[in-house]
Amino acid sequence: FHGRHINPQIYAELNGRNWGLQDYLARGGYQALRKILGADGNEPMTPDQVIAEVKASGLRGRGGAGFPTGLKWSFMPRAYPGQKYLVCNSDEGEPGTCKDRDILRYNPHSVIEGMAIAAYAMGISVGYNYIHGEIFEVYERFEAALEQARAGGYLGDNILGSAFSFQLHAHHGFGAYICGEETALLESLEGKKGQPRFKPPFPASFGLYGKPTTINNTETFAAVPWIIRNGGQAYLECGKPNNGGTKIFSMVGDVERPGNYEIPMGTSFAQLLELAGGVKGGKKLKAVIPGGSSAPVLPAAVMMDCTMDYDSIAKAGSMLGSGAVIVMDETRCMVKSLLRLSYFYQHESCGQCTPCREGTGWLWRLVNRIEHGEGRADDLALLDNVAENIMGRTICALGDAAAMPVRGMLKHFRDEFVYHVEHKTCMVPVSN
Ligand code: L3W
Ligand code: SF4
Repeated sequence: FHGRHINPQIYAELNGRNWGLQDYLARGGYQALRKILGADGNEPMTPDQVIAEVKASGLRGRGGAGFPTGLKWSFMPRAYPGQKYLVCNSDEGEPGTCKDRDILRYNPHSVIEGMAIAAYAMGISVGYNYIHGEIFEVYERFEAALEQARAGGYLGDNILGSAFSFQLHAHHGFGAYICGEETALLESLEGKKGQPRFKPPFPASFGLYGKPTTINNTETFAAVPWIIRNGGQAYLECGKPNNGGTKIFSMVGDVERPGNYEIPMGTSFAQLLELAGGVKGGKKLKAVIPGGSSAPVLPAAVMMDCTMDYDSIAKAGSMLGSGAVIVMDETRCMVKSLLRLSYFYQHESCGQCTPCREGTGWLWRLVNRIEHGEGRADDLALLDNVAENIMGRTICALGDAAAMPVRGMLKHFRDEFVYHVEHKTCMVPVSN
């Protein structure tokens, strides 16, 4: 069973909780959609005005790449004669990341409203939300929210009595990490094997069924209604220049209170750590992976000087990515940690290109033998070499994502790998 229909029992149980339409309306929900469509007798906003507001907000893609959302929306050809598509990437699979599933679980209408606004701005009449295959309850709930939105007149034909029509559907994936890569997601949505396409052409010109398509992450769409209600400038001012607004960070690993925390961009990492209750058990902070498992690790001292925004983390040599903050305390063995990450990437490689298919396997096998006391003197140089030969030589970012953690670990914690090779055991006294 893969949860592809709405289970009436689950629907009934979920109905009436504060994720639903009535509660969303009470919180100011769908006011942004009303505003752009002129549903309250006001002057409707033009699509250009909507895009200008999103540009002014400084909103950047919350899926990992941080691409400016307003700019992406402006790529969509306005006068295209055929079908255009809007897609929400809810295929959240990055290890450590658990924000999109909570948005869909607790605030699904914010995504629906954000997508409807985006569709209006780009002149799109059909959209899909591709939801990760391993999360069933979230899919059920989003389907239920879609039904509510349709019944309320916020989706479908002639939305809120206007000339604007938008049909939005949910699609349940099957759990492959690679389907979070936007072109693999499109292939999967078309019913094919989820393997990335060469880019360019970007989805903006050749997307779903070869048609112009705009894809944004769940959290990106969820931010849009607030921006339209309060203005782009107000959103920008919540954060810092070039890093507008707030961002949800999934605090995971060795913290007292793991979970999702929404904070203004530019908040110090120290404050975020404090929000999550500090390092678990009062232990010392050793290292942090600041942006999901694909981001290079940073040592504690470097991380404590960072603020949580794209620019600060990039300057420190890593990336904000999808916003999963993996906290590691002093008992963590970096060889063992890298072994887990390397296993993940070799398992999830789609196998389409040689440097990734073969290289991720090499990385895993090398780290595996170092961890198990069988490392050889030249293994670190070999690890460097394999990672170097994957970087930038693959069709999609998964190859880089497998190589970057290796480079980060060897840059900052090389001594632990050397110790493992030389002593056939771990230098961390009680390692986890
Ligand atoms: C038109 C151009 N469109 C770029 C579009 C492009 C895409 C967006 C960003 O990787 C990262 C990756 C993972 N004309 C364009 C254009 N675009 N130039 O802009 O593109 P790009 O290629 O920079 O990134 P990407 O392929 O989207 C995403 C990292 O995120 N990551 C993964 C996270 C995983 C999740 C998850 O599980 N939910 O978020 C984590 O860090 O490594 O670097 O839309 O089409 N000239
Ligand atoms: Fe597939 Fe890896 Fe190539 Fe991406 S880099 S297309 S996951 S083989």
